[in-house]
Amino acid sequence: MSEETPSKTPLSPELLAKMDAYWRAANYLSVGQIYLKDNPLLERPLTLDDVKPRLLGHWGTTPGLNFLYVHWNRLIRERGLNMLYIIGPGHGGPGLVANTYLEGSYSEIYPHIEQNKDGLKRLFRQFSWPYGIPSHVAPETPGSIHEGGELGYSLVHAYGAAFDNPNLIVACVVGDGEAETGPLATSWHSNKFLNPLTDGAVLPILHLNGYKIANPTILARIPHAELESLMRGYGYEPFTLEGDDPAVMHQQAAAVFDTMLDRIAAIQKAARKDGSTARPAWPMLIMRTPKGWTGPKFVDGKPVEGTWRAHQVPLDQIFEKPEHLRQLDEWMRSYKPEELFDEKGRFREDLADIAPKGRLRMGMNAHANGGLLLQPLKVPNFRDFAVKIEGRGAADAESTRILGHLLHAVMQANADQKNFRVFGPDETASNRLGDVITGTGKAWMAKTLPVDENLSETGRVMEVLSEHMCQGWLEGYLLTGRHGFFNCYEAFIHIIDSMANQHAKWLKVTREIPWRKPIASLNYLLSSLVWRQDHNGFSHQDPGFIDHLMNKKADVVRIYLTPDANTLLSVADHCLRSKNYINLIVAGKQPAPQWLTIDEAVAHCTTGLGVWKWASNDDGGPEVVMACCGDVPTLETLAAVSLLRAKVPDLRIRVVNVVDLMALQPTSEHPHGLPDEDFDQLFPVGIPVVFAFHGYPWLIHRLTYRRHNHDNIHVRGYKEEGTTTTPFDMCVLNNIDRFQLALDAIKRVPRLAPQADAARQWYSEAIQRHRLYVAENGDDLPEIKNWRWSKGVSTN
Ligand SMILES: Cc1ncc(C[n+]2csc(CCOP(=O)(O)OP(=O)(O)O)c2C)c(N)n1
Ligand SMILES: [Mg+2]
Repeated sequence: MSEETPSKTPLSPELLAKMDAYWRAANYLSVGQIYLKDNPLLERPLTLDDVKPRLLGHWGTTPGLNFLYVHWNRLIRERGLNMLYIIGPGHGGPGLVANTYLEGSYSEIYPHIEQNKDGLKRLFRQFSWPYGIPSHVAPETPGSIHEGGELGYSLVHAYGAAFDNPNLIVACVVGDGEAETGPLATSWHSNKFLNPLTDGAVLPILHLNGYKIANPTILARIPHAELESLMRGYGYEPFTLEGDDPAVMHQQAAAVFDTMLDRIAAIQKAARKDGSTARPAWPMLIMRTPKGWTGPKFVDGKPVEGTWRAHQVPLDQIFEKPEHLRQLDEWMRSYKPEELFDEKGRFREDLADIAPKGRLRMGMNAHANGGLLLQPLKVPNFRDFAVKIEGRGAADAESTRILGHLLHAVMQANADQKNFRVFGPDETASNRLGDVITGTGKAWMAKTLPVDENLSETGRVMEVLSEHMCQGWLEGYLLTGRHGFFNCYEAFIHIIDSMANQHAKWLKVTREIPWRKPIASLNYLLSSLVWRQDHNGFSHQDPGFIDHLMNKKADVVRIYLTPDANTLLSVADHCLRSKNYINLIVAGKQPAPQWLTIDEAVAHCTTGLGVWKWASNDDGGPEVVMACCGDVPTLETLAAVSLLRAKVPDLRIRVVNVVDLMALQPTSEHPHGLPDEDFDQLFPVGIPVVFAFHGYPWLIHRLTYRRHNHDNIHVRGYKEEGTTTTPFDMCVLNNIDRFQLALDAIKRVPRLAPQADAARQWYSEAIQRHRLYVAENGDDLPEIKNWRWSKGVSTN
């Protein structure tokens, strides 16, 4: 124990004995889940028939997690705490299942897992069993907001849950291996964004059991003073709990937790009653206990407890080695099940009694089932922010700036219910959403200087240069029943690919769990797009997050590419109101022509794609369809259409714009998919389609390969050609420019075959002229830069 901790013994002998028995029960149930399919009370000596054929689970982390659960239970009861428990080492799933069973939550949610011998047998059998429950904490686990398979996100989720929940305490176990991950390492800094006045508290426990799967952990092998300094450097007040003698440890843990919770109460009082605005040093605990604590000490002559060998299944050759079976029997009996469960298999009442009741049980905490608490977001009428259209493409606007006005209004409308935040990795202003910043300020508890702008302890825009933190905070915030919006540079959103995967998995599974209520959608705005990286160049050019999300379940993911500000407003309104989706919006921030009135935008977004009649001359049926998706491809397509009008005035052209990428798929693949008959109307069979796409071109093929006209769809998109160059040159480099698109159309329409050679010549000359001009002048040709739909374009 650190010197900070008063050496008192807060637990009466009776309570200590009960807490230890409770812990033994949780450990017993955890081992039972990993190993047994029968004989749950060990009423007879274990035989091979009682043991599961495949032993799948993780023991090592579990006793430590169980130990903490018992102690949280005491604190919840004694202090009436509203507590959420997030475990980083989510592979300790059996522990959370065991504890939620012991406190009764599990049987209430899953009535077939009764509080008797049959229930125990089912509880054991279902774990890591086909069509049973996963081995990690997962959506199925009561009290969890955490899909625990992928390590690194516990602490950031904990903070996300604590924001705007002033009465919540989020106890968060960080695995010492998990602590080595990038996302976790940066998450400690979340304390610079947590305001004790308006937010809840996070209680981090660094679970220093010394090992990962097969290696020691870094933090366990540096001098203790160095580790404490690290935590101090992160701005925490570290406490330490170390040992392996249960009786001593219970007493010491109770003392240290009392002190830590007193510290939290004092910090909150200073902020809430005494008006302190200082950034507090929140307490955190370094808990140094053996990995696989209370498990087999030696197996086959090798040390297991307190080593990496305890990570998964310490006795893994039960069927090959009788000694392992005997050791398992002995290990399980060491918890004295006969003292813990009555003859019917029911957890003894005097022990069950030390758990909290009702909603205070961690398995029943409503914050862990955020949909229960979700209040609808108040979204002001987005039409009020619409851009006036006086001539197609006649005036420019910065689409995201217009969206910023709406987001600001959303923030204002929900100021009282404090359930909306905007997240971004230092790019919110750069993405031109500045309005939302000036309205509410940016959260910041660290030092400020006169030069700073809009930093505030109560700011609701969260900016930190860590995509991991933005994503993790937002997930924690959404999972506990609130709303949010993440804006990011398009290229760097890939940093959180894996976190998005995990969230998508969570959403997919929760859809099938009736007691998990829908939560608000995770909304991304990607801006600073591939086509307009005028000053950042190649490193900032990657539209592949679209492809990444496309791999996810159709009922979870929605992807929108808006061609202008009014479509962006309409899409954003829809996304902000939606539930249980991941919505990806891709929208440019640069001044760009505006095409649709707000009414047209709403109609267009409702179908997701459609003919732009005003840009088409396809009476009698099109000879070519010029399709586009994304703002720059739309501009280039319309410019190509004007070129074609001038060059081949009688060519019947149809312009189709796609906002909702999912609409391209058949209905069988995605609920937004356009029925085949409608698709065939838009893209008639046999008619060539020149498709200009914002992202990687093959995605359009992937989406449309089952469509009747697929063989005639020819896609242009980003093909990894880029550098720091002019906007139009980017298009030229990737062959998505207006000249290329016009040439494509001419080449694809059979009756224009005689003109193809001349068109190729014209194309080469145009590109040559462009290249010479940009090389010489460092800017695009005036007729390119100043091109307007209404004015047409020169046809040289
Ligand atoms: C991001 C990630 N990388 C690797 C793994 C594979 N993995 C599962 S458990 C584990 C070791 C975890 O060690 P620690 O965080 O110390 O947990 P504990 O010791 O409490 O089991 C690893 C590497 C993972 N689950 N997630
Ligand atoms: Mg460890």
